Amino acid sequence: MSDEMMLKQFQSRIDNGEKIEPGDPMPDAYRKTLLRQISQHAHSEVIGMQPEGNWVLRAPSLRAKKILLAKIQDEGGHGLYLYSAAESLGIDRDEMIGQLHAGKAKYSSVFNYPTLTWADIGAIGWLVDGAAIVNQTMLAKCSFGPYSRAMLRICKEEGFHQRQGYEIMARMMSGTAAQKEMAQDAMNRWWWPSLMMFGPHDTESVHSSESMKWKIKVESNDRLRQRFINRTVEQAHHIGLIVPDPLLKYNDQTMNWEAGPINWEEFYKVINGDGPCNHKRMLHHIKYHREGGWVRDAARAFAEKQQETADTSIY
Ligand code: BYC
Repeated sequence: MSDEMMLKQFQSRIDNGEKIEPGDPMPDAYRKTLLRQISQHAHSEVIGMQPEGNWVLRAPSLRAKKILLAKIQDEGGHGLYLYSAAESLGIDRDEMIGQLHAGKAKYSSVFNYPTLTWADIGAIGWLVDGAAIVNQTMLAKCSFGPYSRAMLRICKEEGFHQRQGYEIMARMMSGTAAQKEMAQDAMNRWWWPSLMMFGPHDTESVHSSESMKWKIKVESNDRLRQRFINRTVEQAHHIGLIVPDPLLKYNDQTMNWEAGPINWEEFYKVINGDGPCNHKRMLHHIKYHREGGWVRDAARAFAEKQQETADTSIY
């Protein structure tokens, strides 16, 4: 069959809403784009454990500490589902981690900002997980089976993460003047990075048109960002937080909260490795990945032993 014919058949499977599974024929560019996005997503989940991990030992109560620990573990689990989904496309985890350490694979820009106070933990859960849910609910409908199924499980957990973050913010906003100030300060620092999570405007997005043609992305960066803004502005107002955007206004015609301009210079600086914590995040990952090598060796040796026992037990 000619390449053109194969592409046509593939596109018609996508257009008919069929899921593409790992063993199915697929264009190289589809596999490449999926790998790029899924590995970026997996690395985001794992690097995203760091800013929150910064507060485990300083959580203000045992309840808060237990919730935070459970959330961070969930993020690690999300990374594992996603690395597995990427591995089904013929790459192994060591190679993906190697690309991350070499600066060849990205992770979400938002995790390159520091967590300065306990309110930042509330802001991450509410805003960062809130933005992730909007994006991932869309990705659960994507054309690649393993990615879409991983998203279904992840979104269920993200719903809990978002609510625990909002609970922290709501409690602080009904507390003392100092607590309110702390919550507002976290809102001021995390609002814009959360909007940047959705990527560049549609007109500037490099991969969107191809990704949308193949239903790797089902909705555009701007559309998802707008959905997040509409939801979150109302939630902020409900607990008395001010959205740090003097140009923010409600448009009666479109029924959208319209935001002021995003600082794209800052965004590109951060995704190109020059954000406030890029260096720190990467050094931390490299150090603990190396130190954890013996755990991976032991797990591999155990799996090989199990396999040997299984092989010989047949006879
Ligand atoms: N950050 O053509 P575009 C979580 C890059 S973790 C960094 O629009 P695309 C959590 C983009 O990669 C879950 N890079 O790209 C964990 C591309 O560069 P390359 C976080 C970004 O792929 C712990 C270039 O810019 N969610 O929830 O069509 C605690 C052009 O962009 C970003 C994800 O990881 C960015 N924000 O669309 C709490 C989402 N934006 O690859 C919470 C998964 C753009 O050509 N990823 N770039 O070098 C996606 O959904 C899509 O990749 C994006 C970008 C919407 C981000």
